[in-house]
Amino acid sequence: MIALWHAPGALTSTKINVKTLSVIFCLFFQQLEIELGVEVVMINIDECLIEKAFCSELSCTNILNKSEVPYPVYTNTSSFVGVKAFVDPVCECQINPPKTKCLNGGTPLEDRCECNPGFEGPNCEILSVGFHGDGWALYPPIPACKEASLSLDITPMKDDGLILYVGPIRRNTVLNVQDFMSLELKDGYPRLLMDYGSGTTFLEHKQSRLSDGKLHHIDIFWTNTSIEMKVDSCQMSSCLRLTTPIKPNEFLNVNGPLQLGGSFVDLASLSKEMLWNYGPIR
Ligand SMILES: [Ca+2]
Repeated sequence: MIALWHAPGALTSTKINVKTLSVIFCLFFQQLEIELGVEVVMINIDECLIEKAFCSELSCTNILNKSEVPYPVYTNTSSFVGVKAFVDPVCECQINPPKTKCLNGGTPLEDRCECNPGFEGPNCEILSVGFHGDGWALYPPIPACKEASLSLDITPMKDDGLILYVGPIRRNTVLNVQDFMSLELKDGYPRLLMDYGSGTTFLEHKQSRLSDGKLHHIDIFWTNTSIEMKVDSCQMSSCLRLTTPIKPNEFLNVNGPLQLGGSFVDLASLSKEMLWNYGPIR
């Protein structure tokens, strides 16, 4: 298993961040397996990936525990000293990072960040990004929460395309976890695919075409018993689509990054390998 974590201060001289390095690992893991003579079971250690392995009925989040005792490795000719760190599961749903963590050169104040121009998020994130069919943005994986939601605003210029995908980047025959979520546009209408591990279910919203050049708001809510998609914050039942996940699995456990606007994974090939009832579109 390979895990990359950001060590504050350690990478100040490089422009490559941890997420970028993780993607490079994902893209070249097969080459790495051959070069190193090992099998890579997992990129990003995820103790929450196997449903209910640690948290029977509750949410599960990975945290990094660092020891103050260094980790020495002795060989015949050299010695190496590193940081002793373990990834542990916590039965809680932790989504938001601490508010004082300011990104992109922002300055932490008492309870907020003072951000540089162009970074409008509460933690100085970029809140809007455009895609032209050949790019994607990466965000951290989604924790396995008992109740979770995701909201976004989109202005689609085409009728068909992938809005977001979070799930496996390849078939893992050892762990065999097939959970994924994808939101896409099909003929101008939003379609949500969700697989908790025992079958893919989907929601289609055909109330209004979203590829009209206007800004549209999408809310997705999911729990262990229901999956819901709402468009443009409409309170009428016609704007709401609801379904239940396919049992017996109850949680969305995903290890890969959330990919927005496209995917670095060949989803067409992956769909053929996975046991998905419906595959995400490219
Ligand atoms: Ca699951």
